[in-house]
Amino acid sequence: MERIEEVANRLHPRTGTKFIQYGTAGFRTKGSELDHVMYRMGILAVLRAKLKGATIGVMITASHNPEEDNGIKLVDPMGEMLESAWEKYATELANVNDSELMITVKKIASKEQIDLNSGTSPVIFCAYDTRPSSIPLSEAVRDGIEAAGGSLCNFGKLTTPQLHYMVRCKNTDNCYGTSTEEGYYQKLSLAFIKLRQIQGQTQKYQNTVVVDAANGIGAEKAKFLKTYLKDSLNIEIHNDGTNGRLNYLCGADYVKVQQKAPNGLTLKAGSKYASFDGDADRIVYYYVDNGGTFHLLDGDKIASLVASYLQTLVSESGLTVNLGLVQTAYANGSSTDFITQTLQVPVVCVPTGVKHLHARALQFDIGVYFEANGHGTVLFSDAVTEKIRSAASDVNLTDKQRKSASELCIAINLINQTVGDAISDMLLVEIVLGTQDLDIENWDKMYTDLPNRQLKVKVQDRTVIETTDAERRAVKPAGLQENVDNLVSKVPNGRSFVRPSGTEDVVRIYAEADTQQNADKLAVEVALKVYDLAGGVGDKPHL
Ligand code: G16
Repeated sequence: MERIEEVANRLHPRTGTKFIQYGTAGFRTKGSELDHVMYRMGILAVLRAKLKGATIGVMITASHNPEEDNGIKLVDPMGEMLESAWEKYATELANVNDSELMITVKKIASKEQIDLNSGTSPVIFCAYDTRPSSIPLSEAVRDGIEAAGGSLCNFGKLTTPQLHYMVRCKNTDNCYGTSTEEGYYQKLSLAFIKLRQIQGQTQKYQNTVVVDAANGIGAEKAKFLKTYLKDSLNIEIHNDGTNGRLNYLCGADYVKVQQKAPNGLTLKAGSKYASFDGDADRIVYYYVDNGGTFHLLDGDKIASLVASYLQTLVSESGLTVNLGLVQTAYANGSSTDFITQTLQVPVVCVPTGVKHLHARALQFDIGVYFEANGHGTVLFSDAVTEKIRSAASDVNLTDKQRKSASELCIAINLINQTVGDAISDMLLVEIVLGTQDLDIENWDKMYTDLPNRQLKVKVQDRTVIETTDAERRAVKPAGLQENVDNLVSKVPNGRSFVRPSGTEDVVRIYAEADTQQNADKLAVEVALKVYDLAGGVGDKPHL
């Protein structure tokens, strides 16, 4: 610990004065501005590990952001995002002067009653994505960990959800799975192949999926996965990074926001496509119909499909289970109606950010959560997992009940419960489609999305926008919400909201309406209000 300031001064000084905040998914900014932040997060990870008496994870990625950006987030012992209460420590530690580093570390330790001289040397799991800045930044993390008396276990390149998974495996003494990359593929592929074997013959379902890997880490990892899946799933990988830039005109975020195919893929009717994002924690599906029209199946459609599958299995197994679904304000209105009215599954809405969805999903026995952008998973409480396991071998139940319970047991192993995982989610979707014998067009027919549009507006200071009601209403700047309400009231089925992004320096605008024309018009009008009332800079918003 005595070396903290000396190493900071010598190797990782804070050279600028720019304030940086631990946002929706950790710190995100230009990779060139992050060296001192990485060093300090190495230190914070050791403090957190000492407090928890557990392995903590550090993931270096800026996920869907452009290649020149990078970022870092800490992963808590069960593989979940860093506890919110610690985000303020992260922000404080990232922004103090080098000469205040030690005093800040001591302040955090004293508040949290961490014994800095305990003599223990916690292990910190670290991994990074394919960005060129990731390796040097990981060296800064290593220096921070070592200066604080911890030791680094460096996994090198992993997808974000793989790192989350490793942390959970380690802290459950490998009960959750083996904390190696091979262990990850083995667990998922074993569950996948078993579920495939119990499916009947399919007519419509095709076991081929064409994947746009955003020129990111998901390409390499999906290739490894293929060798474990054998012929149970045929994955064709494109945008694998050999010939294009990370997230550039491709990937899940591009496809979702632009509502069009990524570069690098020519869509053919009758085929099924999916896009990962840069660190493979999000996935969306899509296809073109015979008339050449593009159709997107986003996180809402995935959530609906998965919820219907789980609900069927739960009801067939005769178990009483509190199944619920968590969405954000971005969820398409039609999806919420379908899930609550047709599936009869309760839906709650929380602010953007996986940490919020995850926390709320934990309150259900089985909590399905998905952001519309394709980031989501399913959580099973310990009690319900046990209940399902016992039902699978309960001789007092019927064969059908036991069979459904054992299918649920296997499905639990297919799901990465730590965080949204494009690879695990893809496998789950493929299983549900196979089980229900659906092609992508039939899946799409579950409900019809309301036309929608997302825009970004650059403002001088995005913190001038403050929201409430799970980000559905703006309370600041004065007058903005009244203007949004007024514009929305003129459009059939209109809905719109604005919120500051936690990962990019922009304000995001969402609008939906009865027609695409009206959704586009509403989005532009709301964006113009944001531009005028919240200090817009640069070009005025347009489509
Ligand atoms: C991250 C978060 C997501 C969030 C997204 C956009 O995704 O993990 O929960 O929806 O950023 O957040 P914002 O609108 O605040 O910029 P990723 O895939 O970039 O890690």
